Amino acid sequence: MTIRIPTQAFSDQKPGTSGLRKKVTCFQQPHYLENFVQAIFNTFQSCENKTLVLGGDGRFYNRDAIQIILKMASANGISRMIVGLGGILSTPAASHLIRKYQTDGGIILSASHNPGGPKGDFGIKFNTANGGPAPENVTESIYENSLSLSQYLTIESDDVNLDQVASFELGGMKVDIVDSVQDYADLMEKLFDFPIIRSCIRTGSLQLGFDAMHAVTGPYAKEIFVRRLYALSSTIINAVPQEDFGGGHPDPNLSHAHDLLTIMQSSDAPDLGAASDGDGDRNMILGRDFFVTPSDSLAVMAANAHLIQEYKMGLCGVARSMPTSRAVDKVAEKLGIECYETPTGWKFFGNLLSAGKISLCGEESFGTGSDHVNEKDGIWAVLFWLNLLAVKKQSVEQIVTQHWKLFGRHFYARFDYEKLETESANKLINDLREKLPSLVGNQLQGFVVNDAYEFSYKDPIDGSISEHQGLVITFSPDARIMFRLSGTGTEGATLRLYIELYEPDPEKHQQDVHTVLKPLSDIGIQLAKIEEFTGRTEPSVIT
Ligand code: G16
Repeated sequence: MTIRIPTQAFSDQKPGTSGLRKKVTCFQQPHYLENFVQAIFNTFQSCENKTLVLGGDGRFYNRDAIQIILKMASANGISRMIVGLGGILSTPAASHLIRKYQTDGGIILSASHNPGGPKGDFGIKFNTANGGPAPENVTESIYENSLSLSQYLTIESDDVNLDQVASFELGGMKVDIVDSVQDYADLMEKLFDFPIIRSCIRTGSLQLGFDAMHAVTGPYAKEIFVRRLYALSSTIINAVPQEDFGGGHPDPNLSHAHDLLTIMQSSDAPDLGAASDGDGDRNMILGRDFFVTPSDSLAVMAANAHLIQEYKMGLCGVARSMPTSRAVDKVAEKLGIECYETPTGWKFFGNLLSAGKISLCGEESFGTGSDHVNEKDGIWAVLFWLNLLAVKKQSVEQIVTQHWKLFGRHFYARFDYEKLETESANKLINDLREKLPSLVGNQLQGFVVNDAYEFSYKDPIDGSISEHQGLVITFSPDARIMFRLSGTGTEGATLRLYIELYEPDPEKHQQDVHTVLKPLSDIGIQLAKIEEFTGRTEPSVIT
């Protein structure tokens, strides 16, 4: 029987770059999760005949949230829920299920790369029927609904068993508990040349080291790399998903993937090192003692896509987020295809992917993906690289350095200043925004300012406009610095300073990245008066 629970609206349920992310303790407040879920259901004209996918990255509170959402879905009249076994689905696997079963969307529980556990973070995002993250008009309407809620619906029922593949009814709603690993692995097997990768792994000419960071990809990695590609089980480290990610920070970058880094710097390092994040949509690619920036990874993939079965007919177009380096632009130019520049957030790629304008896209924030699902996809990226290595018979370092020779190198770094006081961070951005017009023509540390502007985006498909998407300063010789406030943090504000310098001369490609970028980071730090506004003399993390 449907129960109506009176509630009061919360004013802080505005989704950020990727859904609603807050501390677990915030979600545990009475009615907090329920209100947001009801706001999602309220945006449907009717829940009748609707099917949704549901699952999460397995972090603390995942199982509780799934029980709450299932009962609410039933009370709201949803007809069928497809739920990941154990309540677990990686974000790309959820996107695949939405598309495969042609559902009306999905609810994914994840705070991505943010730490988990009772004192960590939790998150919830809604993906639409195309499998991709809800676009801004949908998240805006969920937010507006959340502001005027006075009740939510649920049913009284025992918790359901999430740990067995089964189908049953919950208050008249059908629930299917599915094993998403097989579905996802089958999709990967269609996209990549498994026989050639398998044969290289068997002969020992291709070795992989994969760090699942105690997050969601462990079971997917075991099925794909070990069972289907015959890699040794020791290939996968931190393979068992844990509610608190083993106390770690499931962010695949040089600061947090320590275990993998140690392996890749050892004398018997494998050919390819890779890691993925909490919900399996991010990836980091390493060669032997060699880091591939996500921007370079995207560019190398675009330049070599024709060598991969699925993309051998060529790419229809590519896209990158504004702060991502322009390495892929050079490739697009050579291939004669369009390269779109979007704001940060995977949701901005959705329309381009669905309209067939692009088949490959990526971001500096360790995300790459294609039109195989409408999400970034960590394991897909690793398979892409494995397939490339198997075909090209070169090392990761050789592939990347040859790419630089052909296209030039985009030196790149990102400085993050985390947990800032929100008001000071906003003041910093406002102050810099006002200063932008006066910067053009100035000479700073040997660089002349060409242009200084605030980035905004007009979606080429639906014409919607997204403003205030970051401040950009471009220079001669060819370089850029960019500033944004992150939309995924849960404590205060995070300021991101992105730095990029293009170097066409191969003689200069081996220079140290931080030495090369130092004058530009100094310019950025001084122009934005980072120390003055925030009191910080050093970034919290450099990636
Ligand atoms: C999310 C988004 C990405 C974005 C990243 C960083 O990734 O899906 O599109 O690039 O956050 O965003 P921000 O700079 O606003 O923190 P994920 O993996 O956290 O879902």
